[in-house]
Amino acid sequence: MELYFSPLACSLATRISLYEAGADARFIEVDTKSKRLRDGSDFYPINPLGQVPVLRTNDGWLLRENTAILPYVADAFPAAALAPQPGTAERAKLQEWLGFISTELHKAVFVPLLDEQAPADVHSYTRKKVALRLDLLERHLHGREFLLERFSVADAYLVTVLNWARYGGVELEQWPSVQKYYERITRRASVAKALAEEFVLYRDEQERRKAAAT
Ligand SMILES: N[C@@H](CCC(=O)N[C@@H](CS)C(=O)NCC(=O)O)C(=O)O
Repeated sequence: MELYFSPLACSLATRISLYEAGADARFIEVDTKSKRLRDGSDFYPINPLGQVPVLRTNDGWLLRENTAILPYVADAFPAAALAPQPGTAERAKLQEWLGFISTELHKAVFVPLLDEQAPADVHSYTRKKVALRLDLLERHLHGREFLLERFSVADAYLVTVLNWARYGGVELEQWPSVQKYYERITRRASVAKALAEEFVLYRDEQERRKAAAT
């Protein structure tokens, strides 16, 4: 498989899942600002929206959207048990969490908070949405280790999104169970490895962008 990713972006969730699965994967870096790969080629033919993640499967077709890619990876590596069996209540719960993380946290909260171009009004409007969503998570994670009964692709996605909190001015200390969950999951081997690798790539990308702007 090949994963088109951008350092510390939501594609990190798929990298974590591939590491959990022990998958043989190639990682192709995309600059989501210039929409170019590191070799200079155009990313738009891969995704007309210019967004990561995109997964090229072993059969050669492309899959976009976190909520499709993450269950696909889980099902491709059943031994890793990264998702409950299809057709079960637990699997429906996994989809529920993926939908919540994608639409209520990733898109509704963090995209506007992390967008430096967003007008101040958008930031203050968005800040009002934070508490309701993180309160829900706080109640669910109180006394729990994972979103479901064991680590799943939903945890890979949630830790990826919570990792943006500090950049978006969201202080997780206000939600102690969420904060403990975040700290615990970031210590997991697959997550620690993925975060460390992508942090270095993120710093390099920032340097390249700075150099290009001067
Ligand atoms: N609907 C897509 C959204 C993916 C997404 O928001 N990707 C961000 C990185 S976290 C991106 O590529 N942003 C660049 C852009 O939108 O131009 C999904 O859920 O997979």
